[in-house]
Amino acid sequence: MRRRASTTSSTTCTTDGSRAGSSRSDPVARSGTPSATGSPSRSVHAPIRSPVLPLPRYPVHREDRGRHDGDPLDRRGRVVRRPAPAGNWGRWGAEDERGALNLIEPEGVRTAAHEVRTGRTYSLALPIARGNQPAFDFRGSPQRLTLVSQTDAMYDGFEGGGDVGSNEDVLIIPSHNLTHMDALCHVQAKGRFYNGFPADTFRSHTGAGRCGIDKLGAFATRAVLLDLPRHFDTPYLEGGYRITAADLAGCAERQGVEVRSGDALLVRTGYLDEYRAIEASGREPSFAQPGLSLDAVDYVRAREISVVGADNSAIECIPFDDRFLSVHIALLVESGVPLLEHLWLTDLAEGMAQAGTYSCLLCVSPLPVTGATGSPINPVAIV
Ligand code: UVW
Repeated sequence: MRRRASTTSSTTCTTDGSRAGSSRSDPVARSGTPSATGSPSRSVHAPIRSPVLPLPRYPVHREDRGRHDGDPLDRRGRVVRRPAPAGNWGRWGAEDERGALNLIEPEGVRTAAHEVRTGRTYSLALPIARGNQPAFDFRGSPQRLTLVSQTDAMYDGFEGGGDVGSNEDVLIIPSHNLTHMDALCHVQAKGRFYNGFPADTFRSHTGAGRCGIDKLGAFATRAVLLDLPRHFDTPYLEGGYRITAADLAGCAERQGVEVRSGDALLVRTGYLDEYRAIEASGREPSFAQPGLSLDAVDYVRAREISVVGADNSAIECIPFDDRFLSVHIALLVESGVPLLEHLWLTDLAEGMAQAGTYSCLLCVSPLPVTGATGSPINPVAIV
């Protein structure tokens, strides 16, 4: 994790939406925050212990399993998918696997290029390094392992040696660990992925038969950053805070930025800033995180947003709104909106505030790993 100067503020936004006044100089000194493990203290370098996640309350029904089982066919034998409630199934055709990225038109990309004002470039990725990772600890730490070093004789047969050597790595990176993009096959509900593809098209050996990260591909688009801590005059939103559509609309209005069809929506909660401060102080980070509520999903759908990113672990608030992964289900499964998680948005937010703009050009390129459920990304925002 990158280090950052500690922040100071007088208010925090609480989980019930009210703002609690305090004169804290230490933004992480939150009393009463339950520890995820119940243990009073932990090593700075120990991973966060995630609690056992509850099983979904939507079991895969036998009649929903199997490729196209239960889907009616039209007169030419093409699958007509059951519509998802308030979602995008079928909108870009029965075989579509790119979802809301289809909202990004070439004309929109050209317009997005005109968003560049200062020419400053911001990486939105966390450093990929062994060590403490924001939730979830079962994903493990990334590893850079040396394959050959310049002192090895690997290339002697190629007339290496002497004053010429070579260093090479093997990288082992969990696809949903640090800054990453969720493929549309990441989450299923009632046995279906986005566009109604059966969840059993995902196999252990081959991965996703449908909606893998390779189907999303690289994209560039106009992005809008909504800096909620700045909007609420707080260093970060409280763990568990449920961001509403009204919060997003109010923040956009205050920032004077218009959200357009095809835009990427970047939501800053301050979670990673709080996480760093807690990590540095040796406290136990809470498993609770601020994030989008189901109410905020309406904002995303109504504005035809192509992709949502945030500086938290799951875009959505934890504890989850309504049910396990409810916002993932509403965005990934029902709407086909890919998610960008653990984005480092603080430098971008500061740069944008200085530049007096909250829109920019965003370029994102997931690794084209066939059948993968997600990919590490290094998104680039150009202001
Ligand atoms: C979950 O929230 C389960 O995964 P991700 O953080 O990759 O969205």
